Amino acid sequence: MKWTHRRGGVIARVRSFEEIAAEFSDLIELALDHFLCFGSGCPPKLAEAIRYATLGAGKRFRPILVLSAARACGGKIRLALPAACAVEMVHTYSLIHDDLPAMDNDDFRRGRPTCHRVFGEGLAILAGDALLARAFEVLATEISPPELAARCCATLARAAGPEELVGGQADDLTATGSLRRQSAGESCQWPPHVSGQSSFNQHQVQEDSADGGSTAELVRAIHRRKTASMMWASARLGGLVAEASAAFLAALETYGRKLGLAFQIVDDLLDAAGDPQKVGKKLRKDHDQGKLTYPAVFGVAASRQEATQLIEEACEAVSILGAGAGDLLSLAYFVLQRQK
Ligand code: GRG
Repeated sequence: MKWTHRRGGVIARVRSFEEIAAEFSDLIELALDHFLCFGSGCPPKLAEAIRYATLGAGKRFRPILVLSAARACGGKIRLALPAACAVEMVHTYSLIHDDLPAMDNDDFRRGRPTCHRVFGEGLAILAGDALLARAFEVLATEISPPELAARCCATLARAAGPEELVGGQADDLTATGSLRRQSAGESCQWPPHVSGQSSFNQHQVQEDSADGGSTAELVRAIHRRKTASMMWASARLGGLVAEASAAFLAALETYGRKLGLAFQIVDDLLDAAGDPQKVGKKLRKDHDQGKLTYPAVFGVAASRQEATQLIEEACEAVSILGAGAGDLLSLAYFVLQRQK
């Protein structure tokens, strides 16, 4: 299905997410399958766990984003595939670990039992570890020249590291623990490195929480890193492999950060009111556990409004890429409309 996007009085025809996915999905699946073939050193059960968690399911939103960003900058899809697969591997590792009993303790993911439910906790942890390592091996060995490979590794490492993905997850764990203690009547404070920050006020929505807004700050801080990290990394990696200019890379990173935050807000909205069959996992869990979600802190209407504003800002950020950015606009609007 085609639809139109109006900007500056010009109506551009852009492809739907389904059309873009139809072009890229098989390529991504084949490449992932190839990069996840292991030598005799890899125990068969470990290989099975890695491949079970990664292949044959998932929307592949991040690798599609890498390929779309590369094309928008004039790059070749074939040369962007290793980076696309690397991001999907890091994303899958984060899902496997997030589902573990020590984290979110989920039984279903991508419409099937979670990796630890099928293979046990130990092997699931190792499958995640292996995917993380394989992602960097793929970037280092499949991208050339070596200097470009190093820049790609640095981008993905930064996004996956303690100030972004892992840091966001750690703050989420701390916040969930704090909320549990609070509801048990104990008083507690948010981590100072989060509650002391003021730069999160760029999107003004209601900040009427009893603690004067620090809960609002915290929920934004967590969301900005936990999910957005892999999004800005995807957009930037696409630009890097296309050898885009510094201005294009900065635009892609801004686009990815805004789109990533919107993606997480919509994820929270789906958790609160989505269809579990379509989403492929148990819903209302965050809600029932009293977790810090966007709708819980800001309300449904303000959350949707903020997501919409972020998507508009994301599209604006990549307007410097010109007509080539059509697929990036489609991906952004898909985030708002997605049901899974
Ligand atoms: C364990 C280091 C570590 C990090 C975990 C990814 C993550 C951080 C937590 C996952 C919790 C979660 C469900 C967040 C919502 C946003 C999100 C990442 C959803 C899953 O991404 P999709 O919808 O999933 O793209 P598919 O299966 O389509 O790839």
